[in-house]
Amino acid sequence: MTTATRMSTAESIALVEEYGAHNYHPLPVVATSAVGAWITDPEGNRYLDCLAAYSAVNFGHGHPALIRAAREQLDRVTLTSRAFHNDRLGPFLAALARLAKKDMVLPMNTGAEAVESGLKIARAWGYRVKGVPDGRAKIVVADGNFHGRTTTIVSFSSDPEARDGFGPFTPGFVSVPYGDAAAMEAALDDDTVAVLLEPIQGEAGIVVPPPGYLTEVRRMTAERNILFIADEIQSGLGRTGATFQCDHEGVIPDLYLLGKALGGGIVPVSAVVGDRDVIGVLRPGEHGSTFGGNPLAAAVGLAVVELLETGEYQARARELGDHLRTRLLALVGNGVTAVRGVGLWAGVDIDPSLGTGREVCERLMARGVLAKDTHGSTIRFAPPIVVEKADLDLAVDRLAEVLAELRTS
Ligand code: IF1
Repeated sequence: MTTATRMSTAESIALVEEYGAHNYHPLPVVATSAVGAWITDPEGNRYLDCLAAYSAVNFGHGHPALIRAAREQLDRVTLTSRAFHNDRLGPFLAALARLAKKDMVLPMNTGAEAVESGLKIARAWGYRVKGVPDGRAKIVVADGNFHGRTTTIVSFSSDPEARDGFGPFTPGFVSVPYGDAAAMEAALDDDTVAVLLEPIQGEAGIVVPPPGYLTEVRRMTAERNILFIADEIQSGLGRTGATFQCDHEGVIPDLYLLGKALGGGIVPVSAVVGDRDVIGVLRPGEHGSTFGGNPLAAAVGLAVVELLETGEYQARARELGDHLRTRLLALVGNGVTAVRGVGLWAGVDIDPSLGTGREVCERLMARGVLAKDTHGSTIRFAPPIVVEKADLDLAVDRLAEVLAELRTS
């Protein structure tokens, strides 16, 4: 068999099962091509993508402007390392800084790397600028967080699945209940260099904190000369109807951590974005990456920023999100116990007596809708923002059918 030969769904899955590490339990669907919000499998079946690769595909599969930027760059130069300059990096960094109204950008690749980089910057800033005694820097995080998979990041996870078996863990982190400003304030002390939060907790089930929480965290950190680091890797870049979820409360963190959609669904691109007085603490040789800031990533990242500068996607996420929420709320009491979310990002709690979130997702898949469960009975809907309104109706109609089917089975 040559690589050009297309395999069936069953053959593809069997190969992955045999040779791939078993660190995932995907739905049994295989993508061979995708356009906009629709994925096609080897047999020619089409599925509505309601996950958008965890919001890495916010602008849709195969967005023409992003594909064009990538293609043009493939023909020029793709990788130089940061030992040399490339002519795409500067324009990307300048555009991203302008979008975030900040003055410096550290480019990396994956989300976890952006988080790790933010933690290193915060510790270095704590010692060099704030004057915390060496080795004592403390970073406050929230229970239920998800910031990635590295050993340091899982050190402050409260999810046994993410953590157990991977110690010893990195010290220097304290976790407090999410959404509780008083608990956060009580945890801050003279050694605290940063607070790290997701403005909405994705993995925890699209948990939106109470109104005013981010504002309070901003106030208490500013008062005590503590950095506020917002992990906007999933919530940022259009998904919630704003460029950043923090925008909804008019909150400006010291550092934005960005990833996922920054790579346009084409290449991994992440970044730490902040001001010179913080990111400027890094000196040559202290931090880096072979691939971070590579010309292909920078070309795609620049094209992503240009899409966001129009405000068109943020507005569309708001409008479509209102429609999706209205339709989903109508299912409450009919197999749905709660609906949460902001913009085009919804967490739907399924009545556990009907079945697990996984079972609902399997039945949705059989009806041509791809969604992902989290924490037992929550299903998330986060389709590409280019999705059509009629497609959202289709997704909700299929969910209603699945719930009706489960009620009678
Ligand atoms: C997996 C979840 C989503 C993130 C936030 C950093 C990262 C992520 C807020 C790390 C990554 C992922 C990774 C993916 C599943 C996924 C996820 F369900 F686990 F929580 F999206 F909802 N900060 N999120 O959400 O970014 O290093 O992966 O680029 O299977 O781990 P990364």
